Amino acid sequence: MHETRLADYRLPTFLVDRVALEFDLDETATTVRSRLHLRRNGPGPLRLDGAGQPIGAIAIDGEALGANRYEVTEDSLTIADPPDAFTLDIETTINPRENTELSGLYLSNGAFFTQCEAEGFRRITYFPDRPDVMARFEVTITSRQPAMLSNGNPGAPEELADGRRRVVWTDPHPKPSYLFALVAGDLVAVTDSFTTRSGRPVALGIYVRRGDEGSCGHAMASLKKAMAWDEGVFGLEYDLDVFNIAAVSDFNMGAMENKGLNVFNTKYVLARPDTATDGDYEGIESVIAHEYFHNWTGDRVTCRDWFQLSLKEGLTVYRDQEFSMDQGSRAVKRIADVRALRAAQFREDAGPLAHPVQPDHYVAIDNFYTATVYNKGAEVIRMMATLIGRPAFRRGMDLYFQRHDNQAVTIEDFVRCMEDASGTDLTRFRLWYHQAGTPELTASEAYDTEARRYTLTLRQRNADRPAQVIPVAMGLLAPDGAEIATRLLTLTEAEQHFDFTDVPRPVPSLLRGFSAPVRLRGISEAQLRFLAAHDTDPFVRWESGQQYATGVLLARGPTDGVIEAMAATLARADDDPAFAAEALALPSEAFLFDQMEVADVDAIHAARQAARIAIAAALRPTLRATYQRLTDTGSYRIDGLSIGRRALRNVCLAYLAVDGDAEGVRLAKAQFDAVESMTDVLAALSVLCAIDCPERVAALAAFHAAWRHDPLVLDKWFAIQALSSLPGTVEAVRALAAHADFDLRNPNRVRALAGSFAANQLRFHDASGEGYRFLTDIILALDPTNPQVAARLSSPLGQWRRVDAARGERMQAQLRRMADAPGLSRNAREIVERSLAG
Ligand code: B3K
Ligand code: ZN
Repeated sequence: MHETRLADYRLPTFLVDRVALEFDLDETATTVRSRLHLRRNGPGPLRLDGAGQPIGAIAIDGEALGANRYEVTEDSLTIADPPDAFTLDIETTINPRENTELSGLYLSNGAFFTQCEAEGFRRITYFPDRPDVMARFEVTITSRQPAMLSNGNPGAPEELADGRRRVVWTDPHPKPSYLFALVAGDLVAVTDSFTTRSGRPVALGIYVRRGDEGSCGHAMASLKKAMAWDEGVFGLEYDLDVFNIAAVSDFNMGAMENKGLNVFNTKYVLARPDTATDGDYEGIESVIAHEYFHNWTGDRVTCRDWFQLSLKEGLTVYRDQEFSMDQGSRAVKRIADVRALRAAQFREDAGPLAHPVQPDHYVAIDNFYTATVYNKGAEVIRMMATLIGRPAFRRGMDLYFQRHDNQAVTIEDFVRCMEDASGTDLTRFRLWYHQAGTPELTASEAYDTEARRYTLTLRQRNADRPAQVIPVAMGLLAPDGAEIATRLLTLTEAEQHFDFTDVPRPVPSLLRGFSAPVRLRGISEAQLRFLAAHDTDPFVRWESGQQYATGVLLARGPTDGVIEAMAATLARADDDPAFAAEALALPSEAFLFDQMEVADVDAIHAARQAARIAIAAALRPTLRATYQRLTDTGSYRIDGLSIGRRALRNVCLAYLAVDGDAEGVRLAKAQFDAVESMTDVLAALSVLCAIDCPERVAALAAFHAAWRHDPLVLDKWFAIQALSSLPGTVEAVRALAAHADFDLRNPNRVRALAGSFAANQLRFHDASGEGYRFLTDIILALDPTNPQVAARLSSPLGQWRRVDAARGERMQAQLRRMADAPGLSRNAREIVERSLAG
């Protein structure tokens, strides 16, 4: 397989100053005429990327090019001896209807959409399809479609004699081809406006299918909040007259930040209280913000090459995390982000697909849109902000935009801005970008009673890799819980001692706010229990409770301490219901898996289930009272407090119904039937789904009947069954894959069934190996039509070293089955081969 290497980076031979594109849209034969204004930037021939599109016409400076003057292969068009500056006209034809990969120009429900990142533009027309070629785009669209959108600002639409319409979009900002977008279809706009702080009026539009207009309010409100936040926190204003979002139900990922025209998976746009859960609402707010924030961190300043992907993704995730933290409780959002980081990134870093935040080689770049590049990348940014301080970080951001506006740059350029703005040497810190693996941080302590001196020793280890720079935000608590010191320690060596003088014997509170993405060891059980009850830092309070519970679950020790802590949490639950909901949830099965050398999924499930039963038995009256007290009266609200109350109430419900308890099942069924909100309906359904009872069957049937016309809600119906802990789940998902409503061409549906099932640790790892076989069947069926999604689905099989030998052998057998499949895509092959080798 051909590998692309960072070391082979070369400047582009030609730059494109301007490009004019004309689209005559047709479902099976869209004509694309392009005029590139090219300028030589280095020696050599002109090589454009392509995908074998037939060339109808080609001309240099208006003169047709003879067939002997250029060469076309399946992925390129080369002109050996072009002038140093010229215009190149190319006419090609593409077939959007046959585009099942959903990369380039494709059709979804009769409407046209594009997805060009990372390398989709070349599937539209021949172009230097690399991010360091930034051009000004003018786009003309001709069709019968009511809505025709592209990047930039629109001109007045023109009616043609044949009944078609034509519109020209001009984007004044130079951009790489991966940010190009076109949308055309029978879509309706929900509109609003925003005035930037310097007074620019911006017309906002969210384009959806007819009938979905009533589900855009939350997305629009989120957009306006994000626009205001970026002005307030980073001084960044929007820079065009219009900002549009178009929603599409067939999409390979969440959303895409195309300049002035974000394209979104409907999942991250549409929401009504009866169709979307609180989690969906939060997801929409953060993805809308994320894509909007890319306007500066991604679009105005972009990546030089795809090895720099985290330059825009890590930074933009950091920005959307901070935005969401500012909308509600900072601590609760941080807890959710750390949960996600550990579930996806720590696991990735411990397996065969581990790679640095800045990888140095790849086969298929689409495989590198990973938790490491995104979430660990965001942690690396966060650590820099912690180390140099927020004011210096803001100055560094200002400098970054001053220096690099309208450029395609590297991670190194970004770090240098932070150094220059802060005067801090980040040489050693850069290792975070270049070495994989999660460092382990071990604390030990000594106390000199006479001298009243406390010495904290921190040791770091990341396999045999050199020591990294680890910011450790910490505090010391006196035995009565009073805070006696807070400090930011910077660990730079493998082992360091930190002295605190004239203090009583303290309990250390380390890694406050999760100040570094490491695994912390060495805090005793007694200290964890103390911190869980008393720490002033809410993150460490939550974390200590989780770590304590983890120790108990893994050792199958007595649950008294856990029950006591939960009782205390319930007693104070009203202070912060969202936090209480987090603290009442036991560590997930996935988290426990990650703590074991050889993970035993059955034992993990059994231990967790036994603990849940014990907790419910001990705390039933309080759980019941809390559940009843939190019953919502009045209309549905989507603020932090209301979300927290629903979350806490549903955690209580899950405990009350654990192990099929009759009272709990009755409450769950009643909550399901009350149809208050999708949050409550789905929470009740998920509780019932884990219990083999008639209420389960009835509820699933009712849910399907009520929602079979709504694709996003129907996805939930597939997902919830795929996540069930019941023994027959493998057979059930197989049956669901044959269900009339299952659709292999729709990525959301595939992820809802197969993606959710692969996350169902207990049943995916069924000892029979049938879970592995099911996933592989889906991947092999999907790969020929959508290799990007197929490849991403295959990564769970790479965990084969983490389970017992018999399961590991069955997982490898499925990986080999894929490796042997004739015609397996490059995308899937890269994941499969790395997984087998790992
Ligand atoms: N930049 C896109 C992801 C593109 C994925 C291409 N395979 C969405 C985002 O991260 O904002
Ligand atoms: Zn992004």
